[in-house]
Order: sequence, then structure tokens, then C-alpha cells
Amino acid sequence: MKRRDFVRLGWATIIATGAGKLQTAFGEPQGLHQVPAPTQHRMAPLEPKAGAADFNLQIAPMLVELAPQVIISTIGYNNKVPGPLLRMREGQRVTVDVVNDTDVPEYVHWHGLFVPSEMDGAEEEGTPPVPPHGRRRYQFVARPAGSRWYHSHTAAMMDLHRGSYTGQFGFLMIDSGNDPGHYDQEVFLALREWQYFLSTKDQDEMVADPNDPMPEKPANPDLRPNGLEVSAPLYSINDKILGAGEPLRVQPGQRVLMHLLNASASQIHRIGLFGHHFQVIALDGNPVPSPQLVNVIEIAPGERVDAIVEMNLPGVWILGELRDAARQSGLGIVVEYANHAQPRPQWLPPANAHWDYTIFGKSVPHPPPDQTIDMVFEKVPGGPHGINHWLVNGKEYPHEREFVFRQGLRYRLVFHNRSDDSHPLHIHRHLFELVEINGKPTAGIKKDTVIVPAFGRATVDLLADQPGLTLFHCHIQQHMDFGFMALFRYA
Ligand SMILES: [Cu+2]
Repeated sequence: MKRRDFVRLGWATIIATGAGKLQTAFGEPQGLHQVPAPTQHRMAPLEPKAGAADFNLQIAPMLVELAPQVIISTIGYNNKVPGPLLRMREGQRVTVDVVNDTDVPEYVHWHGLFVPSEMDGAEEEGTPPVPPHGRRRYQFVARPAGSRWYHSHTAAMMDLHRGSYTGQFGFLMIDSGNDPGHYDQEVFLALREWQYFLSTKDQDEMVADPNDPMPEKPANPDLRPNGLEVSAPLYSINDKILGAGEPLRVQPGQRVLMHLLNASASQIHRIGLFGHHFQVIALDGNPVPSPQLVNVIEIAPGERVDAIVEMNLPGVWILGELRDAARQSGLGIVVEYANHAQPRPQWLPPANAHWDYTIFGKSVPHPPPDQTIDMVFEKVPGGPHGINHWLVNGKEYPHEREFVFRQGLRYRLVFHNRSDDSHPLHIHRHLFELVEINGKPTAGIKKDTVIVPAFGRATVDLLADQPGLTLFHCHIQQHMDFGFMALFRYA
């Protein structure tokens, strides 16, 4: 029997025996950060005191009990996965002291924040590391408001126990102070895999959807055999395998605000909850012009989706990954209505699994850009170590010359994905606005990470207003480590 089959059977058994109520052997019994809707007193300002940090993070080896008898070893923040929720006010000056109790230099990246290069947590931008067995203070002004996150930004290369392969990630919320709070509870759900390994089999759904227009498909595709890809046998939401943690307990009629984060190093995920709709209100933490009801949320490494789910179908359900293999290996959480204890949570595939960013936008013309920058991405299959390498405009990172922004100008970046995988492309320290995905126009959607479909094209507009070195990369750790990265500098 393959290891994965064993794991799958194991979880099927756990779920069948209603292990949603099992207490864990150690640590906090809740795998779910579950907090009530905001009230005024929770928004009380955290004024930095002289010398004392607002937040303290300790990077150290730790154990994660994904389920009873399933304990893995990783590296995390403050002995928690996800790390502590860092909640701050927009405009607040924030001090974070980071202690690194590991043998290697680390970087903490503040994903989606407008912070200077030397604080951003990226070696390529010139941020100093948190030295091994040393400490470093990060200081920045918290902005913009919304669902942000923090994570390790260390290169892992062939070591699948470094960088984003570890448990070094956490939610970071910047409150604007004008959250109307039209919800009854707020939950934080980070999607993850564990025990990464290399395989010739591609596990996720990054391959081209045959119905896509594929405007960037080359006439003569590269037919060399594909290199090793990163796979995983175990999945979780936060630190618990489906059925092993506390269920998400709801009441009929409740509105639950879900902050979804894909903290995976390698996989795009699709999430559904039978009989319920997700009202998507923000993408990457930024409110969308047209909140829409969808049955399925697609979310790539680095992305966040904020959605409100109205609980109007009493029962015991699985909120989980659409792919059976991923869900049965742990990617899900039980949603339990009050007074509906039933031994076996139900999974039924949701209807209409199509995900399309553009439906959350509006239709207004974009002002013409000052300059257009074309970026072409290609795969070199199975290079050194049997790993695919990645080219940006014909070259692997580092490039002899950076891309150049001039402050105050509006840039149109055109992402040409000439590979057979989808890639979540992320730019540091800036937001961009979606202009077009595979020829479909939209406006008003601000993001910091966008999935460019396999053989597809995405166009975004960006205002160059954050001087300093700016890193751009695919958020799949293996892709960024093997070439899929570029630097922008300001002229
Ligand atoms: Cu990629």
C-alpha cells in the first residue's frame, strides 16, 4: 500500500468515528482561531512603548499535532501554527521583535504591506536577516488596511524543511476602524500541506483548463520530460487535519466571516461547502467593487479571500478541498450547526466550480498607462537536479539588469505565461489592479498576487509610489527558488 493510500484510509476512519470532538494530547485544543465580531474595545490602540515591542516572534523548531498519533516536526513562530494573529490599526507604528532560535538566517516577510525594502523581509531587496540564534527588530507603519499575512521568505532550494515548506506563517490583520462588522463570528482558516516530497507526479490542478482560451500557448511546445514537482501526503486547515480539530460551530442564520489564506508552498486549492454560498467581499485583503456569491473559492499560494457565509442549511458539513485526495488527506474542517450532532459530517461536491476574478470587478475604462512592461515566463523542463527551471524574459533570476520604475508613473505589466502550469505571481510592497485575464476585462480589483492561468495572460496596472527595491516572483517556493523571480528598482 502506498503511504498516501494509508493516510487516506486513516483519515476516512477518523472522520467516520466523529473525531471532530477529540481533544488533542497537548497544546491548545482548538485548531481554529475563532473570535467574535469586533467591538470598539477590541480596537483599542496599541501605543508603542519605549523599548518594548508591540509583538514578539520566536522562530524555533516545534511539533505540530495534526491529529492524534500524527505529530510532525517543523519550524514555526511562537510554537504555534499558524503563528500568533498580529492585529493592528491602520497607520499604527508597529515594532516586531524576532528571535531566531534556529541555525540558519531567516527573513520575515510582511506580505501585502507597504513597507520599506530594508524592513520587507526579502534578502533580494536588501533586508538584513534575523541571524541564526540572534534577533532583529522590524519596524513599520501598518498599511494598507485588510487581511495581510507574514511568512518566511528564505530560499529553500532542494531543502524541503526551509522557507515556506515550514510552519513559519501567520495572519496579520490591519483594521481600518470602519469595519461595519456585519457578521456574527470571524474565523481564520489557513490552507496547508505538510511533509513535502519530490515526485514526478503533479498533484494539483495547475494544468491548463481545456476550456481556457490559452492565448500564450506556443505553436511548438517544449516536449522534454517534466522535472520533479513538490507534493505532499498530509493536508490541514490551520494545524488540524479534517476531523481532528474542533469543528466550526455555527447557529442557523449566522453570518460567518471567513478569512481564507493559502499558506501552501506549492498548491492552488479550491474550497467548497455544500449548500452554502461564499459572498466574496475582499481579495488579498482589498474590498472588491462587486461582492458576489460563489459556490467555490479558488485560492493560490500567497492569496487571501475574505468571504461571508450565511449559515442556512442546518446539519454537519465538511468545508473542504474539492479534490477527493486532498480533502481525504486532511484539507477541510467540519462545520457543525448547534443541536445537530451527527456522527458523520457530509461532503457533497458543490455545483459550478468555476472561479473567475473578473466577476468581482466593475466595468470602467482604465486610464492609459505611462508605460507597458511585457514579462514572458517559460519553463525549462527537468534541468539540474531534475528540477524545472524558470525564465523571466529569457533569463533565470538574477538578471544582469533589473526592471525599472520611475516614481509616480503608472505601469501596465503584461504577464505572458508560456508554461503549462498556472502561477500565482506576487509583487512586494505594492498593490496592482487587474486589467484583464485571458482577454476578459475588469477594473477595481486590487491585489498583490494573481493567478496567471496555464498558457494564459494577465494584465495588471501598478502605480509606482513605493521607492526601493521591489521583488517580483511566483509564490510557489520551488518556482521562485529556481529562477522565477525578478527585481524592480526605482530610477
Ligand atoms: Cu510558479
